[in-house]
Amino acid sequence: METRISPDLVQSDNDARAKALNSDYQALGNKLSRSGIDIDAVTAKVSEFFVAVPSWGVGTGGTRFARFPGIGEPRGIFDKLNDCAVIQQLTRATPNVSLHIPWDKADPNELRDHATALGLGFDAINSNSFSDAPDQTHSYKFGSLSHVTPETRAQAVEHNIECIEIGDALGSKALTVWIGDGSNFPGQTNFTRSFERYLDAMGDIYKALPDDWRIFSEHKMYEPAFYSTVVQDWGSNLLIAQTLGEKAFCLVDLGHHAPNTNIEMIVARLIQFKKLGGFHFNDSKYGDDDLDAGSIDPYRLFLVFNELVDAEHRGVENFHPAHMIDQSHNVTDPIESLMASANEIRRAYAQALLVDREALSEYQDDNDAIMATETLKRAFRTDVEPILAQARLRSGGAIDPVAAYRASGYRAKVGAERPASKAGSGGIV
Ligand SMILES: [Mn+2]
Repeated sequence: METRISPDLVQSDNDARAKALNSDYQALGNKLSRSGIDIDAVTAKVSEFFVAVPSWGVGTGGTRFARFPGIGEPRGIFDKLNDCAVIQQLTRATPNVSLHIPWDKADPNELRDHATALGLGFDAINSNSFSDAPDQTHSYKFGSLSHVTPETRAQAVEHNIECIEIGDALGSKALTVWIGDGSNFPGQTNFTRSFERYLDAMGDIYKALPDDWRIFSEHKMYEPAFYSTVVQDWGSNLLIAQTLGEKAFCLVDLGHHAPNTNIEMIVARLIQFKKLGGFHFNDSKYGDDDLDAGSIDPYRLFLVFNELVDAEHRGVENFHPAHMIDQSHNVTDPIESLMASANEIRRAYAQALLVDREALSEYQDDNDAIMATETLKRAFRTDVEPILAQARLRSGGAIDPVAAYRASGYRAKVGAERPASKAGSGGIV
């Protein structure tokens, strides 16, 4: 397999850290064993937990105000895959890439060969009817799947069907549909009629879905439409999934909610009614949806994973949510941010695995609020970094991915190969 960073360099960086890691790992193992937890069993589960990297995430993002390109930005999908391979080589948490069409359009055979050589596969494919491609006939300025004119809706449906065909050739098994449709003014659109048009168009896409595929709809409270969006909230999202059929599921983007929304409860509801499709992980402080996973509210991320592990624990059938990162990097090296996010997502998972579920259930039945919440807090307070580092090391990754990445000089090297980009591509999704 091709590696973008010298395995010798990773090895020597690991060698310098292995002694301290083993000591920390043993100490944590001793501590956990007093609670009846086998640390190696947790490490094995963490090693098997993967999250997909978005192809668009390896470029520098931007805001409505400006975009400041970084050094060595990927020139196209093949460069993006190379950058994704670095993230996977060092973290061993991100073997799959989520593509965005038309941004990543290329010969599917070449794409697959390039990815396979790098040890990468493809996760859900994303369509784009929130911006206009250069050659398209009908504009999405006033919507796509819910647009008032049938020709525009048909064009958006066609695009989604093409995404399914591309994804099928690449080995994807899911289509994620996120639309910018909505309104900026009260009265601009009719809520009911626009949702009817959307459901009708999604129904046409659904019919083109192969039997073993899933379709994910993603709700977003606002942006780019600021008064109403057609898929505004998890209620609308659930209605879509229930209306379309058994291959349709809700995708939860953590940043697409009002501040203080109880996202973990939404997750629990969607699990209960068998409609949780997966996640776009990121974080948010106010109204953004682009910050690195776990950077603002790691406890919320943990509480989301607490619901996922609870579902696993209860043996919920056919439960395999797709995990994807969706964030935009304006001030960091995107590779570093994505590695850090993959690590934070695994951290939340590892902490959730430590929750004593039998004890929690008893405290709940006894109405012992303080001990119930303390049971969660005890798991959350555990420093699981030795487990995460050991999982990476045992899978051939780096004990400290960001340190190994910096030591490799990868960014400067691609900076010399890739001319500075002038225009901004997408990234604010
Ligand atoms: Mn998203």
